[in-house]
Amino acid sequence: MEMLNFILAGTIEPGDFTGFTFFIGSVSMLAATVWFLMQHGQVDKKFKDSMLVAALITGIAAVHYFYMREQWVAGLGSPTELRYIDWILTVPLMVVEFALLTGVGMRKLFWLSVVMLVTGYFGESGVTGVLDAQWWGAISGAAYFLMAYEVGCLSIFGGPSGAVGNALTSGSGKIPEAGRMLQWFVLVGWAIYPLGYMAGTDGWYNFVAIDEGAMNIIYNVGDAINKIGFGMAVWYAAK
Ligand SMILES: *C/C=C(C)/C=C/C=C(C)/C=C/C1=C(C)CCCC1(C)C
Repeated sequence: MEMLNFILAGTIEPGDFTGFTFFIGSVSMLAATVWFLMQHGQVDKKFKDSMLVAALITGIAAVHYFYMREQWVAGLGSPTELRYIDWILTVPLMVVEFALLTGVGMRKLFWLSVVMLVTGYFGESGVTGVLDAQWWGAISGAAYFLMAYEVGCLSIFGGPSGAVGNALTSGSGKIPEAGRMLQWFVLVGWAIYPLGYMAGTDGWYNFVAIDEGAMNIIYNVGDAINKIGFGMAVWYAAK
C-alpha cells in the first residue's frame, strides 16, 4: 500500500501532458529495471555486471521520476535539480557500460560527462550568473562532441573511431553490433537533449522557442529512449 501511494501520490490534472510523461517515465523505468534484473539471471556470466548496471541506471531514474513528477504536478515548475542529479548519476553509469563491454579505460569519458552535465546545469539553472545559457551550453556541447568522438560516433560515417570506438566495433559477433547501437544512441539519442536545451533556454537567438513543459517532455522522451535503449543494446549482446 505504501508503495502504491508513493507511485500514485499527486494527481495529474487533465490536460497536463508533461505530468503524464513524467508518470509514464517513472513506470517504464521501473518496468525496465525489473526486466533487466530478471535477465541478469539468464545471461552469460561475463554479461552479468552489464545487466546489473543497466538495471541500476533505470532504477535510479525511476526514483528520480517519481519525485520529478511530484514537483511538476505540485506546480513547482521544472525539476531542474532532480533532473541533473539523476543525469550526474546515470550518465557516468552509461560510461561504465562502455567500459564493461570493451574493457577500455573510461577516465576520459567520465570526466567529459561530468563537464558536460555540470556546465549544462549552470546554464539551465542560471545559478552562477557568470555566463549566459548559450555559453554554458556551448561548453557542454563541446564536451558532448568529444564524448561522441571518443566512442567512435564519427566512424559511422567513415571518420576516425577514437580509443573506445575502436574497441567497441572491432572483431565480429554481437558485441561490435551492440557497440554500433550504443554509438547511434550517443549520436542521435543524446542529441535530443541539447536540442531541448536550445529550444527551452534563452540563447543567442534571443528567444525561448518552447515553454518549460515542452522542454521537460523532450528530456523525458530522451531519457526513455536512451536509458532503456542502452540496456536493451547490452542485453542484445548478452543474449
Ligand atoms: C539518462 C540521461 C542521459 C543519457 C542524459 C544525457 C544528457 C545530455 C547528453 C545532455 C547534454 C547537454 C548538452 C550537450 C548541451 C546543453 C546542456 C545539456 C546538458 C542538455
